Amino acid sequence: PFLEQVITHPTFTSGSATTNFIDESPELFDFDTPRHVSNQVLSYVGKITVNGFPGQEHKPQHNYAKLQYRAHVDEQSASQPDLVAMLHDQGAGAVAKWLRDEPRLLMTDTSFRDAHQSLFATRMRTADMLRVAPDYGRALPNLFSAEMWGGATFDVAYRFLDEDPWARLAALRKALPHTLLQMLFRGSNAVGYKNYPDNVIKGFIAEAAKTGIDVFRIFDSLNWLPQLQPSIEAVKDTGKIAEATICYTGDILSSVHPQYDLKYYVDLAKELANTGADIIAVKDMAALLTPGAANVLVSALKDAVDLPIHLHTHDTTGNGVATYVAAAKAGVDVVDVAQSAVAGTTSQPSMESLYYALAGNDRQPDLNIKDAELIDDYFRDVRPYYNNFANHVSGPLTRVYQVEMPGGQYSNLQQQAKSMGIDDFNTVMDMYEQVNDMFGDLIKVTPSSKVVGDMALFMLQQGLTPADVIRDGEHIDFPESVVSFFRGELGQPPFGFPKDLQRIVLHGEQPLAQRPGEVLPPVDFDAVAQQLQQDGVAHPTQQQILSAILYPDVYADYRHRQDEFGPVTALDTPVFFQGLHVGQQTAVTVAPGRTYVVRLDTVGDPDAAGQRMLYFTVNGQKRQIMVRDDS
Ligand code: 3PY
Ligand code: ZN
Repeated sequence: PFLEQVITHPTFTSGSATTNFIDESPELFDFDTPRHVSNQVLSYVGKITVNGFPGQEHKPQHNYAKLQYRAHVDEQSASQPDLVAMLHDQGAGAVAKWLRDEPRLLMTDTSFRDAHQSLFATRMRTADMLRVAPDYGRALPNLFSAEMWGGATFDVAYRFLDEDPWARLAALRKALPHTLLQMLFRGSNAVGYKNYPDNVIKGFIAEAAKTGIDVFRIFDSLNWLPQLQPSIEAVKDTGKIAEATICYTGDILSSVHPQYDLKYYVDLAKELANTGADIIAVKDMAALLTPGAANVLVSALKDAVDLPIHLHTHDTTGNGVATYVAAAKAGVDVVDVAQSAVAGTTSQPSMESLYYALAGNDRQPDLNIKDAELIDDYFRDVRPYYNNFANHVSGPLTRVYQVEMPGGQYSNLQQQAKSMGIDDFNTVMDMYEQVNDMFGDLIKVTPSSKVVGDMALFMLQQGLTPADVIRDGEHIDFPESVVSFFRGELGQPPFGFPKDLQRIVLHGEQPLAQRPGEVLPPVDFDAVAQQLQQDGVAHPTQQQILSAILYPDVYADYRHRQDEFGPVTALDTPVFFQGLHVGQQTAVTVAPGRTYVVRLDTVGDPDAAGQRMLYFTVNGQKRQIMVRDDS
């Protein structure tokens, strides 16, 4: 930042700086001045303009039509009680009871979380959520909840969006005071890809509850109860709603995956009900639950447990709405949908389609369809901003019924495979299926799905067949995630590890038999706080400490970029992802009453060192900034 202050200082840029320039310019050391903040913003815009968004092909800026959206939904009375108030005043049990007694079907809208995680790599920015949030709350007063946090949103916010996920939660909490806010929590893996110590799980849940989460959907990627229990207890301690989750795999109507039969799911639901959970969720992440299976499963679960049943599916295989209609007829209490513009394929089924699918049925959700469509229009307007991150799935993928790849993984693995030079994704899907067989037919969802995906890519890259792995495995260095899985560091699969393969992968090392959290020492939060202080965070908050524990490197990188680029969350999404073209202007409001109107005037040619001078006008004043051209 100091160098930036120097090279953009008027004395310096006008060429009149003398050897005393630094001594005579104390403002160079003030990093919170409007000049410094606007320098940060210009540096970011300059970097993206010249080099493109990291990880993306650098294309000419696309011209988006000006966003027409204006808030226009009036306050309307909900036909249901205010569930946020009910949770606060009467507790989680009261909300669960209300839900179970409510005759109509309720909906959770995932547009702010799973929808964009599954369609465009979790890239939706907070600014695009906040613009619509007040209208959203008014237009959809009869939702069960809005899923808007957790899963991959936590690390992606830091890694790729230069955003603080905690700030997103706090802002949406404020904007949606009457909507239950829901998050996806990976049990002992929290919002990460590995097991964290119990005190981290507890601390994270407490902070998330305090910042605004009402409903915690807690799952374990192996459906292993001991990995769910500490999280369920931690949520109960906060008084918020614990939704204990069954991940669905296989097909209860066929004998192809005999272990995962109806009895398996019903027994698991009973065990989950005994943990004190308030709601049972069925999470069909790969869209394997056919309408017929939904009817059988939901009927059996409703008979077996006294808790509301919340069903989550994706539309990857094309039958999502039919599955929900079948589930609704069998008595499911809540289903997950998304606004139509961000629904379908690897995302959730459409809210508006489901509404019409249940026309004439007494379980039809209570929805003001016109208002819902206004909100949907908003998502239709902003979705194109994210096209560069889209997975390009254009219709149902029925092959997934066999391959069982979760919606969120499909696009990720495609990218990973491409970067390794594997363009034919069918070969990846074949191998994924074979690895699943080798590993004993697993439940595949973050992070167990990553283990299967990593192994599939590894085998393709090394030209290995399953038989080669068994024969030569003693001499193979397996991917880290695979070794960790066979060590038992993600817990125990429901039907155990394939023992021979486990021995081969571990090269003789003894695996864990107990819950990983039992052997992980607690994290010393004070020590992490001290380390943060040494790294320049003056008064570390609990949120900062938790982020540093969960993602030490990702969080440190984020802080460094914050120092360099400042309040980039205030940029419009097209400018954030693609910078400006010459002559283009954008308004950046970095604080109430503090707006910079930035216009890019000229981009200079690169000098001998590959640096370009960019000439801007900021609030009527000429400014320039030097940017390295990395091309
Ligand atoms: C996640 O864990 O992020 C998921 O969405 C799993 O389906
Ligand atoms: Zn999902």
